[in-house]
Amino acid sequence: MKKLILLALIVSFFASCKEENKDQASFKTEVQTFLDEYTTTYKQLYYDSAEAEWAANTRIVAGDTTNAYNVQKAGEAYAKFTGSADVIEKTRKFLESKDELDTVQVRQLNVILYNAANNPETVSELVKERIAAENAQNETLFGFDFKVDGKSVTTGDIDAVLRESSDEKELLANWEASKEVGKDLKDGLENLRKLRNETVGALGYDDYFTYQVSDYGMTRQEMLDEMNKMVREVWPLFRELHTWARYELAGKYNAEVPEYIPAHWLPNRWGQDWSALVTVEGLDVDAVLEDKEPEWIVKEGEDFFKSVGFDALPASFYEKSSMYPLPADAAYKKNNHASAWHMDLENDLRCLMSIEPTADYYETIHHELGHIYYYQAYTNPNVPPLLRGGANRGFHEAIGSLLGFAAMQKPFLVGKGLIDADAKIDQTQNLLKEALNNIVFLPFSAGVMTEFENALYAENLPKDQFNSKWWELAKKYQGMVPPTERGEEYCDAASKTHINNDAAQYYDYAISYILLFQFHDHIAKNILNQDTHATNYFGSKDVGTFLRGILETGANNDWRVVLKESVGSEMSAKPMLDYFSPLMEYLKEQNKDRTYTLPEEL
Ligand code: X8Z
Ligand code: ZN
Repeated sequence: MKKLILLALIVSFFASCKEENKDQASFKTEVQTFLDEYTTTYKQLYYDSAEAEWAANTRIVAGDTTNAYNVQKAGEAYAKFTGSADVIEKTRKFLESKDELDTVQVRQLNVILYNAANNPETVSELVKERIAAENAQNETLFGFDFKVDGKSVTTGDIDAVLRESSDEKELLANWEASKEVGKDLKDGLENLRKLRNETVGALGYDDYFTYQVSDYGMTRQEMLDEMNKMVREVWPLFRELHTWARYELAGKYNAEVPEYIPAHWLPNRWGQDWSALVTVEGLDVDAVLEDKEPEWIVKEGEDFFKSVGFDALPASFYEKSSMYPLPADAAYKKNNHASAWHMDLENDLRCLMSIEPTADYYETIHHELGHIYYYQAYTNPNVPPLLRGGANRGFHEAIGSLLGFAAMQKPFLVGKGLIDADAKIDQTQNLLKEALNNIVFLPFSAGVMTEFENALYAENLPKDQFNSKWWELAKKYQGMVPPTERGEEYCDAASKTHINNDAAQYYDYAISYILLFQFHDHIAKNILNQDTHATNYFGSKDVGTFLRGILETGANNDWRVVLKESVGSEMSAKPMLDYFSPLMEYLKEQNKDRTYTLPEEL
């Protein structure tokens, strides 16, 4: 009798297990059907919207409302679908039982919710307003007629003056001209802050900054702490660079040594890259590129990626991209800040650039091709379209910058026949030049930009403090001050593209610079067995295999695991600091009788 009861129990146990398995299997199928259907519609609307945005960024005609109309229509359709109450409700419901689903399904559901939060149907009027306001802001920024002494100039012209001129009057005129656009953007920025905060607020995010940071699986405070840590880690070296630069620049302009650097003395509109202050004899990439055609530089970039084992770019890339500056007499303008586009989440890949044959652009081309090759690598059957993104956004920014950085090292340039193998290079000057780019960038990205946007979105910075806050941060983090009083009629922050159209994401770049050195350190030491300061990645299939391993999984992973498995450590500034450590001693020696004006610790 007992045996019988036991048997009955066992049978019913298995039956219920089977029942459960069947339930779970049909639940998974139900979710998969939902994901497949969502994906089909999503891809079409994404593509339509990308096409409208592409047109609006490559052909800005004053007074023509065609782009605005098309962007609005496509943007609204995309928003209506991704933010629909039905999609949100189903996704949330599915996620309640996420333990029964595959990890890849859960990841996709999370992406759907993340996308929805930017466009909730419950606030569709706000979303529509935001789409219109974003497009208008972009048109104002990139349709702007920059003028120096009454003559129209491009931002490329301004950048060349800031990099090359040593005529203070000319520098000041160009720097001031570059900031004029901010006045026209200030109201728009205030309005966008409101619209961005309110739209993501509808799905429970505290503010737009918090929303953007959540993409990393981090809280706002965690990101702020991470950024603060990065700045503090590079601070001792930055402080030496700042001191060196103050004395160097005072010498150049025959002026008293200033406590803080006047912004127009620096070779970049925002003081984010000071590398043009140093020319390294024998390694002058600007001189090498001077008489090259822009097309040639793009091909060089592609050639580098191909050499490590990536495919050639599709013909459509060259046909559809917009890579060169417009002719001076063009009747329209374009967005002249470099970007890379994955138009259809498949093989329609495009770059938007205004390439000039300079070292800056040489690096930028590699940067953009890094995005393009990332797109190409994760466009494969193992990565569902919804997960076709970087392991995190910082990874996406890091890959091309890594190759751009590597493509500036002497053995690479010698290998390509671009510089003379016998040229005697002053290694210290070269390291100084690299630090003036890579180290100097961190107080700007992790400090000024991140804190400004945090104040803007999360702390509701009053509009009449936009400019004072910007300069307060520039002084604190970059040791830089405006050349003259900049009142609240200006909005100098808004002269930076990302403040307008890549909102609350600039810490991506700080992260990317940190990752870049982690990847580079690993590649040099463990793959190439070369000195980190003198590598040549060209032609190394092992480098390609390493990179592909990261790229081809897209966002179908956990970025912390990807990092740990690829370089063997967590996110860390150590490789960057190791790389520049030989410079510290040199700078301390140079600065030994000089006065420091930045605090020893932040
Ligand atoms: O904006 C960019 C890229 C966009 S794909 C060109 N970068 C940052 C900037 O220009 O401010 C690259 C590094 C920093
Ligand atoms: Zn980028």
